[in-house]
Amino acid sequence: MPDKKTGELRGNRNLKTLERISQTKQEEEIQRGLELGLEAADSINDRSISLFSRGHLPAFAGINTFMKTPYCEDIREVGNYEAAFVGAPFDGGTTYRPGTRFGPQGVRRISAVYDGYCVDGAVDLFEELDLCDAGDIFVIPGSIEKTFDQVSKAVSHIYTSGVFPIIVGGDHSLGYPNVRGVAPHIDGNVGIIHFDRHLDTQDIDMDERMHTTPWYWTTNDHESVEHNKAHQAHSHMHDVGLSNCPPKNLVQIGIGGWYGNRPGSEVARDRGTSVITMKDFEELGTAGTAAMALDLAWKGCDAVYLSFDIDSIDPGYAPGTGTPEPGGFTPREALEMVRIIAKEGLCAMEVVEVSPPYDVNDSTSQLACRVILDTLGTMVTEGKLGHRDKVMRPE
Ligand SMILES: [Mn+2]
Repeated sequence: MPDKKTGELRGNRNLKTLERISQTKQEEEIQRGLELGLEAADSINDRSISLFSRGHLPAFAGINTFMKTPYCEDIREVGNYEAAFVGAPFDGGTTYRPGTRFGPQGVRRISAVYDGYCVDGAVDLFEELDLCDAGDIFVIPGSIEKTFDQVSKAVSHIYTSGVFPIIVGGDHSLGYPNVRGVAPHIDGNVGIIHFDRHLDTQDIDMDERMHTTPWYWTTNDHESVEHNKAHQAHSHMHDVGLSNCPPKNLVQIGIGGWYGNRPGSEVARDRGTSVITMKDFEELGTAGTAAMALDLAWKGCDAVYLSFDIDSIDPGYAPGTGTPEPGGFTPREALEMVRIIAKEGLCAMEVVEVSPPYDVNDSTSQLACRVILDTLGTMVTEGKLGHRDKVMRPE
């Protein structure tokens, strides 16, 4: 929108904002590339190019971490960063198509195309955010329960190191151990904004906790749990419901379609999770839906967690996923809602259900990457993450 007083276009305003952000990281990367990658051949006129690729360029070259950020191999050092990408390559909770164990690598691969500089967001992630790739959590392929314990402990380590966790799955069973890694460290209630075509609130699926069950185990309703036979039959599933995750603050956006919602409906109804169907979305619009989600999720809460199932985006755009369901969001709708929600700040985020073996042209992985970048970029410009104040000179 043009500025009301000056008539200046937003894009032009953004270019001026970006001009005020330092550009030291790129120079540092070039110097590092020349030092580690040696000087280029004599015929190369641009002497900032090194012999061996050690930075962002070429985008198709190199050893990929997420966004080619530093690999935090010694995980005790993760506290040196402000945000950390961490893979949870587990698809043992899948009930239809598998393959999400390759999700983190798919997202890393396509992320190499991005350089962190965004004109419509007026943000330069490399300058304004210390981001690393924490690598993957050691999941246990045959055991969902042991994987849950590994994931909660790993996420907890990142979060308690003062770092914003960006958890990339893996299937949606991870929602439960992910939140369990964060919520116990938060003084106050935690709301969850959940993009999905599916409720994911049933207790067990085919006799186990699966990717259809994360929110049953995350949100609390101790009364109904006492009466639940399935729970009593599974003594290892002891810690039902995190004490500070009320079901009403679980906002489920994009629910609908014809697959898998029958068992979860009863739980969603009994506990009173906040369900926004695709039909509701059509009536509310993107801004209205995002505003309603923020209202419901933040009510009585001190933090909000973002859970983004990539199947909430229409499979025409995001075919590489475990349980595709036509009639989902367009990428533009989903990303706009994500940006509005991220403005208020988040305690952590997850992007799940990216299954590269079913993907076409890396489109699904790329959308997952965009959900992450748009979230981070918004939080940075809103001063909820990163260090804009240190790298931007005043007007
Ligand atoms: Mn889903």
